[in-house]
Amino acid sequence: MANFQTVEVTTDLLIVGGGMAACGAALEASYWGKKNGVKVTLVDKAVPDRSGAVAMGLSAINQYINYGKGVNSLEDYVRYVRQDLMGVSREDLVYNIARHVDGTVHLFEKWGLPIWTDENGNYVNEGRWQLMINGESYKVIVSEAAKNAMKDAGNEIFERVFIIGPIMSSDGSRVAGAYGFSTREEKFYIFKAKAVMCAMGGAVHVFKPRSTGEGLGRSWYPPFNSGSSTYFEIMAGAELTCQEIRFIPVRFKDAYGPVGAWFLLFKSRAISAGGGEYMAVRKAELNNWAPYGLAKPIPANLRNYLGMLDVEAGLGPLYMETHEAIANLAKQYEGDPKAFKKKMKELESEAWEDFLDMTISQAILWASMNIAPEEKHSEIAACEPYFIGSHSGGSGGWVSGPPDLKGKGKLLDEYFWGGVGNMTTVPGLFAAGDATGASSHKFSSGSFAEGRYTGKQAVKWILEHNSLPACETAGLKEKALAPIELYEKNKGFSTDDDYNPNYLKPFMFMFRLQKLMDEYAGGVVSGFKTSKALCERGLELLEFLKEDAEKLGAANVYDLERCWENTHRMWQAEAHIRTILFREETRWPGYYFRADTPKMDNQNWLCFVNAKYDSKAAQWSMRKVPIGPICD
Ligand code: SFD
Ligand code: AMP
Repeated sequence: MANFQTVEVTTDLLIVGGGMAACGAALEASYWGKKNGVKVTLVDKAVPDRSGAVAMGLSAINQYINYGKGVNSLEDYVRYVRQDLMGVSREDLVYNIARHVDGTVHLFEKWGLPIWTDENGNYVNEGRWQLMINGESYKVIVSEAAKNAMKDAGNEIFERVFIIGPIMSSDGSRVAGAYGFSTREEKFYIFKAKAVMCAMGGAVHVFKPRSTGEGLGRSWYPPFNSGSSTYFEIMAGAELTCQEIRFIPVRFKDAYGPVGAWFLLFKSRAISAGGGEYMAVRKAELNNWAPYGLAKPIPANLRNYLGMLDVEAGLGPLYMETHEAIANLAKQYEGDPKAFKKKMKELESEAWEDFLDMTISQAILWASMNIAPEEKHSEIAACEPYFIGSHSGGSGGWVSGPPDLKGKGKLLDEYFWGGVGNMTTVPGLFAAGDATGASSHKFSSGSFAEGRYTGKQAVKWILEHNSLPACETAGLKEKALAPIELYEKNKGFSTDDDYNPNYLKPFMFMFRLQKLMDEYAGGVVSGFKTSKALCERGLELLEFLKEDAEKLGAANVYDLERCWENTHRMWQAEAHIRTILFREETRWPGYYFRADTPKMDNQNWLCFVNAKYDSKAAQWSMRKVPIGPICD
């Protein structure tokens, strides 16, 4: 530890994270900051060009309203999200993102992102809300714009600095910064700020992945995001919401290729080997989840659930009927061999590009398994659970609604505070993207748009609270580097560095967490089922794990990063179990099933569940918050 230099940085607005939301915030806050003398600093554990969920690229922009031309209204989108989340969404937040997102998509195009267009120059829609893109370089394009804006305003970006947690003001009344360390050099960082925006994405590897030894680390969600947003918010004392709404996507099996284009653009069917088209055969099951089960589009979790029922009944594997879909699309050209051949080539290349744009490994898997999508179907499967509130999950921070929407529809007054939007319940701590809950289906474009909005709101708040709060940073360096210190003291005690009675290496720790979550909190192994008794036992075991977190050992900065990632995952896990335990119903079968309360109970549980941690008292508190819609 003696070798670690301490670097102290003072700024006005600190943005933690370098993903879609953070890039949006950097762009907008740089603009407003430059006008108003507000300095902005961004810190990413990786490099924004290729960090976060969009690192590998994407093949679609999943949120585009197209309301300028009157195609859809903002209310249409609000209703869509309400329906997909089984009634649970903060409609002020969803509406706010929707009204800003189209402009953001137009900016992406201006910066050079190729969006598919048809012969009339109109965007090609995948589904009602999704646009097809050639998106391999999506993140590079977006981050370039953010970096240029930061540079133009004289702002600074710190790359490869891992943020551990918040620094609070001495009087505890607001956030005062963040602390972390370099993942390349022996440097410990203290960032002091007037306001902080938290945008460190969601979490993966909290649950045991389907691929373990043979393909460890393989998952749908990128391994770089490990629950840092949740940990940051928990430790700041901010209220969290929808922590039970994990996301389980159904994907092409083992390499996690996207299915959206197959279902929506190619109009493909999914079947099980033994049961036929599960969405048709099991339709009656949807009556049990009315009104959501009976309206369109059928919520993502219910689509998952019907497939899972077939798998449970031993009717698997599940297949995407790619060959059938391609044949259907090419059918109308059958009379003209030349046109037919051309159409087949076009469909074939679209099918491969869908993977090459965002999940290259799926294209490799297809090639290695001799799969030609026009010839035979491919296996699909439900993934393990992830935390990604910006997609079809809902977990994140509880933030203030946009002030101008107060009083609209039946929105509750309690959604609004602080005179600004997207601020957590901790003054000065803002959030966007996966770090904000109950505002699902914002995806890449909506996260960037929400980031822009939040960056602007944070600058406004700073101008109204323009002082650097006093704070206490003693002890933070020791805490951050404790795993290195422990390792240094005890290394050499055993013959194998990975096994030592005095410390625990981060991988071992992660395996323990994953086993616990898998077995008690409804992971793959337990068929996504849990119960009160299982959650309670899971929490007991989590307490032991928490004790052992003090014994994490790190041989170097790489290990140190793994140690903190896993500590972050552990707290995300606890927020999740506690919220599942509190909500005594099953609302999202297909994501998780509370076997002891197997039905949806709209009378008692059509509400948000919010969780908060008091770090001084080491106590969680949970509460229900009513849902107030913005429109019918
Ligand atoms: O369809 C720290 N998403 C898709 N969105 C679309 O619009 N189209 C698609 O095609 C999409 N698909 C998709 C999507 C996500 C994933 C995982 C896959 C496929 C495989 C959703 C979007 O990607 C998502 O909504 C946004 O990216 C969310 O934005 P944001 O900013 O909340 O998260 P981020 O972009 O992952 O960035 C997180 C950043 O935080 C950094 N970070 N920095 C410092 N310290 C720490 N401790 C940190 N921990 C994390 C990261 O480095 C990163 O910069 S589809 O197939 O589903
Ligand atoms: P995915 O590739 O599954 O992430 O899907 C991309 C987008 O399409 C998301 O907005 C999904 O909610 C939506 N989507 C995927 N499959 C379906 C489906 N079968 N019905 C309706 N929407 C879907």
